[in-house]
Amino acid sequence: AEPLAKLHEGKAACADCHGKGKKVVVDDSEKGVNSRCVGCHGTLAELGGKSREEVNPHRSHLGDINCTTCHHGHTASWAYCLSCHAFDMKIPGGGAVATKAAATSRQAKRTDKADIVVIGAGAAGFTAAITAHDAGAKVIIIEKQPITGGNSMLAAGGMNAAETVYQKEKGIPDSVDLMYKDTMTGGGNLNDPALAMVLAKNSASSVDWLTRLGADLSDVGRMGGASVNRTHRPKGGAAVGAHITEVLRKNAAQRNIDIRINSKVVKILEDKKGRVIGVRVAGKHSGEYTIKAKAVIIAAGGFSANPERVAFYRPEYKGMTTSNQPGATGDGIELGNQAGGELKDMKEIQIHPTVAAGSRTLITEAVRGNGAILVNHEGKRFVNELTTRDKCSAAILAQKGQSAFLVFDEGVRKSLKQIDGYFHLNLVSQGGSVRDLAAAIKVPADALEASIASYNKAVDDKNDAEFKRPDLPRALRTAGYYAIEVKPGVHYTMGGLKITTGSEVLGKDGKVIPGLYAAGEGTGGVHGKNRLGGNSISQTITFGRIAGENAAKMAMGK
Ligand code: MEZ
Repeated sequence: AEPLAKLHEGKAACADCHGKGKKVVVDDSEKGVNSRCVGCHGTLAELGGKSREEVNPHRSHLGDINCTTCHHGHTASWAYCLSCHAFDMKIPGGGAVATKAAATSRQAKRTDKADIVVIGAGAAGFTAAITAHDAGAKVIIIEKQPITGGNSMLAAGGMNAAETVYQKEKGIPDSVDLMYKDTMTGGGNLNDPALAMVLAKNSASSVDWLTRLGADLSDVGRMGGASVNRTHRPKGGAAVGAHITEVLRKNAAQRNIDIRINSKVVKILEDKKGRVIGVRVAGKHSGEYTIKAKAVIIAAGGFSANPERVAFYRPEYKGMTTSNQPGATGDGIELGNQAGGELKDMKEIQIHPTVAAGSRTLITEAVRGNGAILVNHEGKRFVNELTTRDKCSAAILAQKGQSAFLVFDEGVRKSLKQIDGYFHLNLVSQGGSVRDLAAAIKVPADALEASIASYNKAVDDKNDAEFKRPDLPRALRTAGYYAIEVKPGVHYTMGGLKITTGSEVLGKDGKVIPGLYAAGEGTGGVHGKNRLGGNSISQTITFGRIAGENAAKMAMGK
């Protein structure tokens, strides 16, 4: 492929993309080049509006990202969507795989200064940065990927919280104690009880915090292992991750928080006494440089997208698909460990029961929460669809083909906006009747009809005698009928850096490492052996707030 620079020959000069001046040809965030792309070709939104393609790369759940995420000047271009999807996408100057420009090996003399460096621009990182900024600290966020949002951007089902205004409005009887109890039970009581309590206790105020920033979390649904409806998401049941990422990005931009994408922290720096004093960063274009800081917050996520590391801890998961974005490789955990941080529960890796077969697309648990059932290749139900993920995944893996069909009707479809996306991605088989659906997915029609009839009776009786499903929100009686073939996939890593309830990283000697904080999936202990659906976004916001607040106090000498 001819890279874009070549395709621009005769139409544009180097300075048209790079600008004039000797100093910086391209900054790591590639803002200058991008503003020039937009100047000639239009904004992402304008391009998205023009295209009629069914899968429109300029209008995606990734939101407003740089043109250079996909369009590369001097190496073959490559659509970032292909990190997770298998679309037949053509891109000018495109290659078959992502090619990376050789990272400059320049050792810049530059030393920047901040009060706090946050590693990772997912929900935990943004939350910590915004909280610390609002407490008066100068914050820099470092993100190795070409876009912000991390894995949080892909979060689907929602955010768990107890005793919220939205639950109260809907008359849902929940309590902090019940959320704590569900979290501990779901985690096989391997959780650190103090951390699980912090999660439950602060969950409602975290919903309030996000709401104040502009988020809509007014719809409340059910996830596996929860005793009541406590999973908060935008009205109509849209995906939570893309929504809150947009809100957090906007709030960070309003505050002028310095966010450096295409930049990787390669080392956390400590003084002779073991106090954290900054980081060493490798910028895609600027090379290696130092940021001096009084505190560092690790918020760089888990390692579900690192197959070698997953297989190291759990050989039985070798070769399994993942629902995670490509940056979820566990680098933050590694950096913290190299700085002396203790690790906890590393082999506790969550398999999500419903990833669309042959893909990396997560089918949110909210589909089951809103009424879908699981049937096997014989057309029969085999599990309580709202049990915890570990149990549900194990039940699917015990079926023929190690897969199952998630079956729902038009009523469920209408109840949850996210389902439209699965149709858009051509993941859904359909039929005008249950028998038509059975033919489409090649399961015995009599068996599927009997399974749905028996489930509907359980809904009418408010009692699922056979599988003890605790919540039966609606019967499946409204044509059309739909099915998605699903298989379990690596979804979440419960282990990570050991922290205190104040989000301080603990060293191997059991003492706090001064100046080092961590929040989000890269920490261990909150979820024990198995995380409940909806507890991840809750954790990122609550512990992100705590890390930001405490790091700011320490950096500002309060
Ligand atoms: O918290 C999660 O992982 C979650 C809610 C996933 C999902 O099924 O939507």
